[in-house]
Amino acid sequence: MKLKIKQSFFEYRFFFIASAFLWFKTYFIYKTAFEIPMDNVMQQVILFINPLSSTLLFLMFSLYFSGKNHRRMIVLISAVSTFVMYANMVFYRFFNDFITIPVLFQTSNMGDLGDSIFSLIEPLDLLVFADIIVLAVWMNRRNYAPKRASRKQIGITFAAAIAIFIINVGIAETERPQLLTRSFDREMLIKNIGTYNYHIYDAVIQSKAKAQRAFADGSEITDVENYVRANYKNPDPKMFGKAKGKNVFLISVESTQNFVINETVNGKEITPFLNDLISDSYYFPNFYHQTGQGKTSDSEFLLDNSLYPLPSGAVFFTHAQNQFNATPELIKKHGYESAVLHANNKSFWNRDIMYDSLGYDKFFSLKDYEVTPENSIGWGLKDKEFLQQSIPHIQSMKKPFYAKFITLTNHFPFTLDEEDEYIPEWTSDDGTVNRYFTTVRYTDEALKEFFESVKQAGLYKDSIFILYGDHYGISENHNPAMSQFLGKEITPFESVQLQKVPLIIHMPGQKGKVMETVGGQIDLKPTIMHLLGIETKNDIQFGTDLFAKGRQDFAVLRDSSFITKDHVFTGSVCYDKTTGEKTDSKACEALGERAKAELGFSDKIIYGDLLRFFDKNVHTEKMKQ
Ligand code: GP9
Ligand code: MN
Repeated sequence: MKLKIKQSFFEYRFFFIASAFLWFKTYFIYKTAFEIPMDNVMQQVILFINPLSSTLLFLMFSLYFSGKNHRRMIVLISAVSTFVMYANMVFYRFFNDFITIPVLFQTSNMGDLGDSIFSLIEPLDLLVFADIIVLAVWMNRRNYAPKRASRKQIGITFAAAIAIFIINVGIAETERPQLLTRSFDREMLIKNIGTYNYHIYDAVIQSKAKAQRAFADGSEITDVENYVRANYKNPDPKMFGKAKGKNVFLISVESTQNFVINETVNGKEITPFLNDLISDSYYFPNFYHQTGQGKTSDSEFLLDNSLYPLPSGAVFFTHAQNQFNATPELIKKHGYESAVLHANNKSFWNRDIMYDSLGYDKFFSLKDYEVTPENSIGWGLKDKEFLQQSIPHIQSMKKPFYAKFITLTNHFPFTLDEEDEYIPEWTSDDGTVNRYFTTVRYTDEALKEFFESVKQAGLYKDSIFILYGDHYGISENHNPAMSQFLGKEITPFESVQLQKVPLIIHMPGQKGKVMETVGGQIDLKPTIMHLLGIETKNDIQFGTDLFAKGRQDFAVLRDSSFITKDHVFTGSVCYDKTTGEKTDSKACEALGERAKAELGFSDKIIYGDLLRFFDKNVHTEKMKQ
């Protein structure tokens, strides 16, 4: 037995040598050609082992061949894999990102790359192919002619590759839960599952989207149009155009839930600045986030498109190639320049690619900020720094602008430097919840300073400010501490109520008021457009203007729960809002149908890329009838 194993190793020695070459080389390229940040030793380990499973799997195909063909396959597979790595290296030099299939086929990108490809290639790059030359020469000896491997040998190799892959993904999942279902970031995928596996993963996602798109046809958009048309509500004439021509500041307040507003912890206000701001703004205390697995990116999707994000995965990743009619694109025709400002890696949530599809003119990302260990915490640049450093960026923009600022400090695990703690942590048994209040308080302070700087920069008067929470910060895992804080049991009904996030619309020079209407992030697009005096009645959208007189109190969450004026429906149970008690399910029936229809239509649009069939002019004609 032992001898047999030894013999197999010897017989297929070039298979093992080539595997080792490819494995170590890939790791070497990770370390030298890409800038992949490493937070801990575990991540180093993952990075080191991640090329191994695919290397074994690919080279396994050579075992099906004997003699000369076996040798050729080894060289060929090594060469193709190396070429994939090399293509990523060159691509990275130009785009500072890894290749993703749609980008590769985007002609504009290839054009950019084509022009400069020679300046991106360096003589030393040849070293990447050195092992292949060595393999080709060394192996090319007639007396090295192994037999075709036995089924058992191939089976063992296959099992080993899969086992290593499972171990790899297993450790990666502990580092990054839901890595594969939520996608997150190309860099993170490469770091965790390796370049080769990442390309396979990317190919699967893209082909799935392509297939669904191919089966869709133009007639499907008609039902959606009819639905949207029937639910359209005219804007309040008093509010329509109220902010015409103003700059738009959209501020995504990370993980901020509505329950912290006007609330204290240990007698200290959690959001003193926001509480003040609310007193001369429109404030919506019954406003819900509607995000799914795509978290911040889902909130952005809702905001810019008035479509729902997907039931699983992040639409920013899976359907960035779709046709959209997003706000940045629409307001361009009204003279607006649009930008996103966010001090994180530009490929996080596939933002760099999605923002192009949404029609954003500019994206100020990590590379546009000065980020040092001193001015960073947790996920990156501290909010105060981020917002201050954003001022020159917006000053550089054409007016009027539509600019989305994405804050980050109040992100799980809610860590802060001591100097940034304006209120002490809370004192329950749950560290996450305790820290949450303190980081929310910090972001509140950062926003206060930002408003001061905006005023100093002379940008305040001609702007409107829309601040919204992107999604929850405290998950249901923390119900005991939340229940202690709120002084009540967290029932499924209360859990839905906790999905409220603040929405504050501040228009300098106007008083504003508290708006009790029930709504969600899907309503932001028509609300903003109408304030700017831009019609939306011909757009495909599922939201309704939050100021519209005839609007229905209604918000559908991504898990199909929904909230109306008097009821909350969740987990197949209808609750009375005033008592929080279960009530006759009939009361929720009518709007239940609507909630289902709406999510269904929105998903259909995304899966089928249906907006490519949408002709606004035909829709306009129908609206007139
Ligand atoms: C990352 C930021 C936070 O860029 O958007 O991500 P999240 O986990 O909140 O979606
Ligand atoms: Mn977020």
